[in-house]
Amino acid sequence: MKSTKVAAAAASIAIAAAQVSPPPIPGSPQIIQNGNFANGTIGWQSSPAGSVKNGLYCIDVPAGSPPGNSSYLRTSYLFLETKNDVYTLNFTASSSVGYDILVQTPDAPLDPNLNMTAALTTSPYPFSMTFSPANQAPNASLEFDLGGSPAAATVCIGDVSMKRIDRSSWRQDYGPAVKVNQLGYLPTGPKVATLVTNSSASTGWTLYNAAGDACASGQAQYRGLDAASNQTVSTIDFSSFSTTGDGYILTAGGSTSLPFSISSTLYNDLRQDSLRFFYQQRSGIAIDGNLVGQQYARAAGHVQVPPNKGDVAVPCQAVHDSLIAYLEPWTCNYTLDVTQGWYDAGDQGKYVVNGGISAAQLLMEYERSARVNATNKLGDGSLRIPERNNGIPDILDEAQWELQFLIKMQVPANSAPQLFNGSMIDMSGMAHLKVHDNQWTPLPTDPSQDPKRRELHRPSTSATLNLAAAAAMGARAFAQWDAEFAAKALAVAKTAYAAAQRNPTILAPGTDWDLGGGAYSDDDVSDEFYWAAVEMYLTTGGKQYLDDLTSNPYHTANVTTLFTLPSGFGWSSVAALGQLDLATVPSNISNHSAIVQSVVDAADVLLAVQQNSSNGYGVFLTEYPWGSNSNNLNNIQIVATAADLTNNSTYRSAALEALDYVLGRNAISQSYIRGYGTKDTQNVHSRLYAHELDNRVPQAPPGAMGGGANQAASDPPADDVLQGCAPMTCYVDDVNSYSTNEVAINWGSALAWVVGWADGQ
Ligand SMILES: *[C@@H]1O[C@H](CO)[C@@H](O)[C@H](O)[C@H]1NC(C)=O
Ligand SMILES: *[C@@H]1O[C@H](CO)[C@@H](O)[C@H](O)[C@H]1NC(C)=O
Ligand SMILES: *[C@@H]1O[C@H](CO)[C@@H](O)[C@H](O)[C@H]1NC(C)=O
Ligand SMILES: *[C@@H]1O[C@H](CO)[C@@H](O)[C@H](O)[C@H]1NC(C)=O
Ligand SMILES: *[C@@H]1O[C@H](CO)[C@@H](O)[C@H](O)[C@H]1NC(C)=O
Ligand SMILES: *[C@@H]1O[C@H](CO)[C@@H](O)[C@H](O)[C@H]1NC(C)=O
Ligand SMILES: *[C@@H]1O[C@H](CO)[C@@H](O)[C@H](O)[C@H]1NC(C)=O
Ligand SMILES: *[C@@H]1O[C@H](CO)[C@@H](O)[C@H](O)[C@H]1NC(C)=O
Ligand SMILES: *[C@@H]1O[C@H](CO)[C@@H](O)[C@H](O)[C@H]1NC(C)=O
Ligand SMILES: *[C@@H]1O[C@H](CO)[C@@H](O)[C@H](O)[C@H]1NC(C)=O
Ligand SMILES: *[C@@H]1O[C@H](CO)[C@@H](O)[C@H](O)[C@H]1NC(C)=O
Ligand SMILES: *[C@@H]1O[C@H](CO)[C@@H](O)[C@H](O)[C@H]1NC(C)=O
Ligand SMILES: [Ca+2]
Ligand SMILES: [Ca+2]
Repeated sequence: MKSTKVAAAAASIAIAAAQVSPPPIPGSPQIIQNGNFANGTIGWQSSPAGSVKNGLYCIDVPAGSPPGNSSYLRTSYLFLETKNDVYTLNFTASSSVGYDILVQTPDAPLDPNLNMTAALTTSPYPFSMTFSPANQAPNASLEFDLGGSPAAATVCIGDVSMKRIDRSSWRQDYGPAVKVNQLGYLPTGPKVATLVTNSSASTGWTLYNAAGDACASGQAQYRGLDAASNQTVSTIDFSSFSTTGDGYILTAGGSTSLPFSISSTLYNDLRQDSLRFFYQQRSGIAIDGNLVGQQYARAAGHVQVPPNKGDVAVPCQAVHDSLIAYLEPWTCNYTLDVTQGWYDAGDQGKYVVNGGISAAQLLMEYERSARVNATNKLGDGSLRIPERNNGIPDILDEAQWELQFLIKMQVPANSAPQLFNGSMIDMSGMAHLKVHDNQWTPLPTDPSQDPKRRELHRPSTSATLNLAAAAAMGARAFAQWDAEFAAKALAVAKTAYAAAQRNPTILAPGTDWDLGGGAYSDDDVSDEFYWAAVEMYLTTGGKQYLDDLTSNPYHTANVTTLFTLPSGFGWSSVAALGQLDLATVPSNISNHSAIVQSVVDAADVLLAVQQNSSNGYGVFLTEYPWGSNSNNLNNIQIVATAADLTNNSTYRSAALEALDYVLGRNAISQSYIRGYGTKDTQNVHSRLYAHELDNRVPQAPPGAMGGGANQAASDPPADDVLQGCAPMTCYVDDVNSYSTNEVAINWGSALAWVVGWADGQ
């Protein structure tokens, strides 16, 4: 996803005589002041006025008061309610007449997550509610809405207590000092582990098989300080051992690793499961429990069946919101059917720039597999998806689900001009940047139950080029399988490309964030122009596109710029995708060997990162930004492509070794992929998989990957528990940690490409 999809700054409220409490500290004490009414009514207000009797605040609710806040009891001390944090509220209440009251934090927009019914009876009953706010509320209050009593009633409330979750006992679990890929190693691949040790003295290691027999041994190589983890480490290389089996363990320095396998089919299941993630992210189709397990069955999301308000006829953003997003009243006078696609991440928005790169990586995986083996393993019948018997390779079916959505995001031909920077502009053929709810929904939310207004956001040049690139790739891939779709995709790509050329500077602004979705802003679209020109050229061979790509500054940029090294390419820096395809997809481009060399040169930059003495984990990262696992994986794609292009085993080994990182060879022994490894991620941030908050929803399926360590992690759990963390250790496996543990389609596509590659090694 993106670091811009962060905490809300929501509405304030104005309540007479309100006072603001200091923000709570982690695991903090009481948020509600004078909740036992020991000090009378201080800190409370009510309508009608009440009085304290025996430690209870009692209110006479008149007969006929309508449901809601016609009568109420409310705190007058305001408090900070942090989005996605976890709170527990306790109180005791009774009523002389049995009826239901509503308990809320009544700040606009009304938070759906503390909006609970308390069924009152004549005997005092202790209520306890745990909730996680969907909205950030800097000045929140707590309110008991007492309207709706069937007759005059005396309601008494006491022992009101509300606390933020106490995370003070949380400690990072670093796992054993010997860190391995917990899935395992390929028999013919590199086998390297990391030992955390303070000793520079020679440390012996032993490999044991499942029967407990020592089968290999050697000396760990001292490396010193690993900068990203602040751990002193040695590495253990047992690459020369190649006997397959399960349940191996490594011991060294008094520590025993988690178990792992040595297997030539190591990545087989993960290849499938990494793609399965996409099916389960699909919008606009019921998820079939017979295919993926009944716990994952769900109704089609966003097919405009109430309470859904989209996505069959989605309007443009309302002016009161677009004024915030664009500082001018942009809107449009049409609606679009933007069904299908994949939900972006833990939310249920759909963003063209992120959807495009994700679909592209699946298409690249398809093209690669078709190249290396005509009988490709991603063919029809290979995936557990509804289209597994339609004669088309299943990975293409999956990519097509997204392509169809992307195509629907195109502004219709001959549409009325739209406002941009004070002028009315013909945006026909461009692509809307995104469609999402106008407000955040809570966790969990079943997509079919999302009641929010869905809105199209302003077209952008970035989205338009992204559509052009992805649709051109789709046209190429489908030519052999579905000529009609291929032709349609190509027509869309051409129209989009031309529209971007007409409107090259309609940038997606950073101000369009937090109105229920992320900004996906991008100030530099020359990389998008490069990628789109490349894909148009590779699909059509057109000279115009060749001229455009060769005159694009990225074509002659150094590899650091072209491949966004060492941080890795991503949804906003896509030149590398163009260059990788120019190097691998057959074409008549004249300087092909120089293009291949650029991929090799980029791989060499990454090899240097891996071999740097301050890198004890073999990972292609020097920094740990939001979604760092995808940065590593996208870098692996570059090195793996260099391996494909050169057959030089140095690149193959380097790419395979860097993959160990996401499966447990890291400072906290974390396998970030659910269902793979012993210490695997459990509680990804997702509205589909918020099991930790509500055990009626499932945990994420195998193959779902959390974003990973984030040296600038900030979210409620991270703020509490990751203060001062060393970059590689800044991770908390908590459903509310969106900055370290969200799932996202662009991260999943990076994993899918890399695992698809590794599976054939
Ligand atoms: C919260 O309320 C205080 C006091 O009324 C006010 O000064 C402050 O600006 C409010 N904060 C926000 C974010 O609305
Ligand atoms: C009651 O007020 C006293 C004095 O202001 C204060 O010390 C005490 O903490 C208050 N107790 C409660 C339960 O609010
Ligand atoms: C009661 O709720 C309504 C609608 O949400 C709101 O406009 C009004 O201000 C509330 N009244 C009080 C006294 O809070
Ligand atoms: C709050 O609960 C009431 C009663 O169940 C319901 O009518 C209302 O729509 C809810 N509001 C939100 C924002 O969930
Ligand atoms: C609520 O009550 C439960 C059960 O007595 C208790 O464990 C918990 O600490 C209470 N929470 C708060 C916020 O008072
Ligand atoms: C290294 O030394 C530090 C400080 O003495 C100690 O806290 C830590 O546990 C040691 N680590 C290992 C792996 O021995
Ligand atoms: C690194 O570890 C050392 C020794 O354990 C500690 O003193 C230092 O504060 C740590 N530095 C960082 C940046 O975590
Ligand atoms: C190609 O893939 C098929 C199906 O997985 C496999 O049977 C065959 O051995 C592969 N061929 C090569 C050359 O790798
Ligand atoms: C949209 O606006 C244009 C220009 O004002 C107008 O010609 C067209 O009829 C409008 N379309 C709809 C569906 O209202
Ligand atoms: C809007 O137009 C002005 C004047 O031409 C220009 O300086 C400015 O950069 C434009 N802003 C955007 C966001 O394009
Ligand atoms: C690559 O090009 C960029 C932009 O021109 C420049 O800032 C950078 O220093 C260059 N890097 C190398 C390694 O030449
Ligand atoms: C393979 O690549 C490595 C790293 O660039 C290089 O050192 C080595 O010479 C290459 N081997 C061959 C046979 O080209
Ligand atoms: Ca199929
Ligand atoms: Ca860009």
